[in-house]
Amino acid sequence: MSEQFSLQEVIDSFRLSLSDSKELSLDHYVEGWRGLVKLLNSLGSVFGFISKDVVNKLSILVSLRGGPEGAHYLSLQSMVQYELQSGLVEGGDNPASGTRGVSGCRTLLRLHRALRWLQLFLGGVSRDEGTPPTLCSLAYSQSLSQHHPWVIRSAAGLAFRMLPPRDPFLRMLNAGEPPQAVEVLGGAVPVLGEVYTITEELYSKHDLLHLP
Ligand code: 1PW
Repeated sequence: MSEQFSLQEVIDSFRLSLSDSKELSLDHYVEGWRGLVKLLNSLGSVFGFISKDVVNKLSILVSLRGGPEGAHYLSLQSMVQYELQSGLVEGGDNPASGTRGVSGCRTLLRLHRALRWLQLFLGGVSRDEGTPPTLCSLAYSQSLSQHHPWVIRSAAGLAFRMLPPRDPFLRMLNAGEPPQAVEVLGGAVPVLGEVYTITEELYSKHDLLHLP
């Protein structure tokens, strides 16, 4: 993996995360998010608090996966099954991580909601429906913002205003010149959508969409 953000790498990770039977591999899911953290980091220090939270969520998942119960964290599906069966979804004393009160399910739920935001935002950019700051705010208000307190919403609003205009933003994706980057974006959005939908359906089926 390169140091620099690459949209293609992120798409590849999320695409690889889905098996033919639509099991979602947590290792690849985390890899995809690690790629997105590089984008957040390249957007400057106003995005630091966002990147920090994502990094924190990823390290929780990585420690669960690397812990004694790591085999249960091979896929999203096995994680949900394990945490439900063991009464760990709401936190509890997770022997897998030693982290009290923090389940893999509630941690991934935060990333899942953020993925919806990203899908809406990048979709808007690929269809040229506005400038990145406007589209990012719009996507946020349609998704993640309802789960955030006022203080985070206002910090996020400030950060979005610092996003670059369309062409410089497209160049930051490292997917070629703007027209080419738009094409790659167009391919990315359905992949993010599929990962989102599979997670949403699984969480909804087990009534996990509102984990504290
Ligand atoms: C321009 C590309 C953007 C893509 C990445 C989007 C990541 C969105 C993460 C927003 C995080 C905002 C600051 C942290 C808030 C946390 O309180 C919140 N985390 C999330 C991911 O929503 C809830 O986590 P918590 O406090 O319940 O552990």
